[in-house]
Amino acid sequence: MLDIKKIRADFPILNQQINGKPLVYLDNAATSQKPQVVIDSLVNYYSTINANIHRGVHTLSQLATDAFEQAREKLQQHFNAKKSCEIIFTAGTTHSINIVATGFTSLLQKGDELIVSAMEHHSNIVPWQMLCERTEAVLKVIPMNQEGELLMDEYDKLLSNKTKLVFVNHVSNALGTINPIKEIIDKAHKFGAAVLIDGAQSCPHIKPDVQALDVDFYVVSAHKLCGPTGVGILYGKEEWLNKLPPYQGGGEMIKEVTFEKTTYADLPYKFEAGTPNIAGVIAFGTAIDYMNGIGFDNIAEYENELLQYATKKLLQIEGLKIYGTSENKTSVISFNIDEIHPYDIGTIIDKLGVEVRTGHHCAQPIMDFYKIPGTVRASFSFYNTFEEVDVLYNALIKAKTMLS
Ligand code: 7TS
Repeated sequence: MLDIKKIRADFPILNQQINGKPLVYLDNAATSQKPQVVIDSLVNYYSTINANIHRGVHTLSQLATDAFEQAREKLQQHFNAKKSCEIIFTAGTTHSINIVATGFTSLLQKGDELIVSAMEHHSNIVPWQMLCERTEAVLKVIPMNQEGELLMDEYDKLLSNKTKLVFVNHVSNALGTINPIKEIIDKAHKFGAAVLIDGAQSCPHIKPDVQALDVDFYVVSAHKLCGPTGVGILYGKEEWLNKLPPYQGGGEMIKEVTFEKTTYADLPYKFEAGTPNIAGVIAFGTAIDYMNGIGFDNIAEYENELLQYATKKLLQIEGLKIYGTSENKTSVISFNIDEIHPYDIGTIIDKLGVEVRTGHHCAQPIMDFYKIPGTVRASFSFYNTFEEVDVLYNALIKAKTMLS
């Protein structure tokens, strides 16, 4: 059992009023809030060991380097990567996907096929479309049903010896669906295709084991799981990361530079050109420790209780329709009420202190599938409470009355 009151005390931002009402933060899928230990980690870094890493003989640089590399080891353990060099620090999920999508340019030929799902965030669509433009590879889409679940029979039909890459999110940001990624990975591997899993929305709820999944690439953003913005990871199997060319050239990613020829550094540094977000990486490590301290099984269990309670409660509102009704989902509820524009609902409930996201959630193909302009999305975290669900419910009743 989680002590939610105690947990909430770890998050200074939660204890405040917005528009004269107690803050009810339900936009966790956009970004999570940060516990004091993560904030302290950022401040401590800058107030005690700030120095550039991997380059100084001086003590401060060594302390900063040690803290940075310790964070890599924490992440290696968290994701159960075989080696720490398979953890590449990036600016986040979007950056990680672009590293892989750009790297595949030289590995594809005209007519090769790539498979994406119908429920992706734009950042797991657009970089691949750009790759297709460069290589004349063809993008195929796994369709979904009305519940927001992938049609796995259709996936089987899309796979062939032409398939080179499959990229799917572990959890949909707009629907909350947890996709059957193990099955997706195993089936792709039968055809020799590599698989990238976008873990941006799974990482706050699920602790993935990249070796057990046998996934080729797994990407996340720290800010979704209590870490800072502007940092994330690209996990890649060593053999794949060795195959891919570097994404950016610059300092730190080289072995030797002459004007005639440059040789590249070994993993992970080959993909970490320039001065990284040192404080962010260290604080990411702190966030992982914090989340593991609470326990991902406890988090998932509590959030599922919140989800069940909120789903039941919101469905009492006449005219409310939920998009994403899979049995297998995280604590995200995307919905509309009658024909009311989601933006109008979001604006009114904000005045009541309730923060949700409205719109297409950077997943326009999902909205096109349902023929809607967007949804209101309430996304719950382990620090949310059942009372906050009630506040959301009452705010929605008020908004509906005002807008009907
Ligand atoms: N993939 C998924 C599934 C996401 O949900 C997001 C961000 C990204 C990729 C991109 O992550 P970034 O950290 O590189 O920006 N999703 C959302 C959201 O649902 N609302 O705001 C951002």
